[in-house]
Amino acid sequence: MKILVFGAGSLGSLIGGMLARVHDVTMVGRKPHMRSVRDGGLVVEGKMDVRVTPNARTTVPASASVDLAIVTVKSFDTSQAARALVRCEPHAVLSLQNGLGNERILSEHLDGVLAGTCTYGATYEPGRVRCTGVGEIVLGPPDGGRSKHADRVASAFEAAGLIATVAEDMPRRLWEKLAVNTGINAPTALARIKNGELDAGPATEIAETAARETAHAARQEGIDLTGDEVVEAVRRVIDATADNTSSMLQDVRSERPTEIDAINGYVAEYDDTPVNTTLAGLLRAWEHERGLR
Ligand code: KPL
Repeated sequence: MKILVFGAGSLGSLIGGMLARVHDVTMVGRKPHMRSVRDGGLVVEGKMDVRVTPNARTTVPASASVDLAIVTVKSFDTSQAARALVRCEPHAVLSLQNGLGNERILSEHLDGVLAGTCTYGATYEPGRVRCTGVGEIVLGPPDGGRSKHADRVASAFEAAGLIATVAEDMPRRLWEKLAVNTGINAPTALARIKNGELDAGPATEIAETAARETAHAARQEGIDLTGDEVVEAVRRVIDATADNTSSMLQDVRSERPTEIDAINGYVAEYDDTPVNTTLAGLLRAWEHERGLR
């Protein structure tokens, strides 16, 4: 299968690196990393031990036509990704991103868009990606149900040694993931703490309330998700990623824009979501003060 990974950071490099074992993969990412991959290949280490030589580029090649495009950029870059990907006429497009609304933006420009969630963990440096946790990729049509694209993509992932399953209830899964991110990302970013410190500390109640509000917003969309279910999911993820620095805290530490608009900001648009509104307001104020928005 011809595959293009748009956004070869840590997750994109891990998925792209694994897929390159058996597929024709092009990775699009930032210059220092892509230059190392082009010169010396990509090492996938940690829980994996693989060396591959995918095509590495900083822009989408003009004349490439691909079977699958995988989007792993930050949510605020989705629109730019969608426009760039039109050039390679993908038959299917899989979003493995944080936040809600990415698939809708991709679908404005592209056909065959699939939603996905991913619980693999990874970190990277130029030319190397470290798998810090073997998880699972779950994918399917963003509005639920089945599609032949989803079956084909899951088989391509499995053939490369990635654990992937097709789900018919992606809307509910995306909302559950959103609840986890609303509970963990902004509180850890604002308090500058690791995920594990949300386990039983002063910010725990904020995390759980943000997640409960997200379930409340999901129910306003007709998604059957309870507050207790999402609190349980938040606790599970805090436990499994206790030592991790959330992606939002990494962004704040590096003084980069965060995904607040697609996470707590998305939920804040619904009724009765005061904690998400407060978290979104504080992160937006921080971004504004740093000239990042
Ligand atoms: O997805 C994550 C993130 O940091 O963006 C979690 C699951 C919270 C892990 O850190």
